[in-house]
Amino acid sequence: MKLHGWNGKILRVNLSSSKVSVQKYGADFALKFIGGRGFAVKILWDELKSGVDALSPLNKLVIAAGPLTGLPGPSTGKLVLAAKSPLTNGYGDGNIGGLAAVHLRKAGYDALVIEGKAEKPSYLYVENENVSLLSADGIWGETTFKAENKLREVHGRNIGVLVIGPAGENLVKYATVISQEGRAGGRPGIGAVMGSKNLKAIVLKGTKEISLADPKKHKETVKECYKSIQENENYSFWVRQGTMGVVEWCQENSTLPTFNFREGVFEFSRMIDGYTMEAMKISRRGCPNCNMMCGNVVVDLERKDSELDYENVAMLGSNIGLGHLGKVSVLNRLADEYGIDTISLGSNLAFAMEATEKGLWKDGIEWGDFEAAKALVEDITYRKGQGNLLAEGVKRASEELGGGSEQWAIHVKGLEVSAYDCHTAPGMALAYGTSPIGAHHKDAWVISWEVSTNRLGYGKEKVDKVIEFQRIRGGMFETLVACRLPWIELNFSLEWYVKLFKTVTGISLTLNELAGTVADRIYCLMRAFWVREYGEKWNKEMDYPPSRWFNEPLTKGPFKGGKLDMKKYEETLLLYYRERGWDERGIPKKSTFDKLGLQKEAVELGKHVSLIP
Ligand code: PTT
Ligand code: SF4
Repeated sequence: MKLHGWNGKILRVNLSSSKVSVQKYGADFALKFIGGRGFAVKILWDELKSGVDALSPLNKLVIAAGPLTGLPGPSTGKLVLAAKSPLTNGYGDGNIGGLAAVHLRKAGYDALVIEGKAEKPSYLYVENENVSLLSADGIWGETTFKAENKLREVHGRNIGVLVIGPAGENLVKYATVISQEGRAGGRPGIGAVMGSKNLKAIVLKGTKEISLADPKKHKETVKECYKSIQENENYSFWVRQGTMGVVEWCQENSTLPTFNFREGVFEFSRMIDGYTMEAMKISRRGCPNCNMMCGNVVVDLERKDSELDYENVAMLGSNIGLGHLGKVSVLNRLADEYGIDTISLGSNLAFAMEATEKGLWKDGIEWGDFEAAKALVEDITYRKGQGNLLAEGVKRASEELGGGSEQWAIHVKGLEVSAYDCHTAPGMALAYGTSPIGAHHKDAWVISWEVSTNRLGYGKEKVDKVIEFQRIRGGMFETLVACRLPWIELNFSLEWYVKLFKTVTGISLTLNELAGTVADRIYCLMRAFWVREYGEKWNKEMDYPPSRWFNEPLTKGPFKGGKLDMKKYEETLLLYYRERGWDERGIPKKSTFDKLGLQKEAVELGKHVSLIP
């Protein structure tokens, strides 16, 4: 069967041997895993041995697109970046937007799998069939901005670039991949995986056409899609603030992470919110094909450009007690230049500040101390002094530091929690607990629904919403691969994706299939990956949110006194497992693997842990 939408090709590069090959795949694989995260988890599951060191040449980096990627259509300029995570030792991925998505697909591939380690610092150049590994002399050691600009001087403006900064080179465990000076992806240390392979950058250039099942209908549908987004009543406000509107919303609803997730409100929230940002804004940036362009470009305190999103500002602002957006923007820009994840960075800075307060930190750093924070960002990036400890992430730092610090090391499975305080949001806490990469909001951002409903409740209602969102966001959007913001922010109907899928591939899949069976299959496999890594050590406590939310009630704001209830959380978690067909340890049952067409995978996992029928 001829594929439309999918190119049907995966480019494989072994950096140790310089071997390049093209793997073809057919409709079975395409329909079973769709693309993006689906392809990535299947490849990593099949090809990585359990226990492999995430920073060794044996780890593999998968860069995967989906059938909608790179084509005209709202927010299709996205890519999944995946590998075994050096931060969590589990499955890790991130989603990055940019021209790289378009060029990968136009070069004729749907995914790129990179293994081994280059002998010397190098970058990979892919132009259609021409693939070469080139010397990174002159860009190794440079910031992401400088390196990308130099690559554009050499290869022209119209290319896609995925690049790491000094943090990735120095194997900071939460180093990320950067593109276009402000797109960032791969929170669980995908930048460090590139660094461990001596791979500074990937440059992509494609000039081919992607075959479409019904080009005419596709063009018409795309036109209607853009129109529908633009006609939404919130479009003009979105254009003004993008995700920055969330600062004000979180403050109102007591979910703004403040002082290392101790509180949900910040005295100086007004100084870092979307309105303050508007006064500093000079332009917008975004991914190709997008008419929402969410990146707010502001001028920071040092008169340089910085691209702001909600998570960056909350984690480098209120969470470290810094109520000055010009200064927050400097920290944010440094994170982009060095190629380091802002969420984990904010959490690690806050961890050091709290450790100082508790007398556990040698080189003290006070809450909100901008100059000291700047210096510490550099120390983390270059692994100097105590920055070396923080470069490992808060989980390992707390294990080393002791003194009860594991109580306020804010992470799940080693991945630092993104910017929503959950003292009074049990559903969002469950979303963090069960996210397939550690504490990330990307799979189930249920917080907005939760605060408008039975907010403090536990049980089935919360479980159902978390699973519904995981299926749509973590399943459908991460496999198609498309940006979820039109849907979640501007009410863009999910049915459009079904229509786009049909015009592109010629295949009719319902929403229930795209965000149901396929999504569940991928979830089962991501969970299996984690369990295989941890073996018999795996237990349901891996899915617990940070202790602080259970043990230290909020002392301020409308929910003063609020905290999570451990017994109710556990009951809700068990219910979640039941609905997913997992056992009481959180491991998928054999019957669940069977139902999802993963029989071979069940046999493999059965070699590592006992499976319940
Ligand atoms: C994402 C996480 C987020 S989620 C943000 S802000 W957000 C942070 N951004 C960072 C940054 O910037 N610089 C930096 N050095 N580190 C950063 N870490 C943080 O990374 C991003 C948008 C946003 S802005 C969001 S919500 C949506 N995320 C999507 C997703 O995950 N999947 C999907 N299909 N669509 C999405 N659309 C939106 O994309 P990670 P981007 Mg990002 C400066 O990568 O690892 O998934 O973590 O991709 O192109 O920058 O777009 O309020
Ligand atoms: Fe990219 Fe933002 Fe557009 Fe999504 S809304 S495609 S993240 S610019």
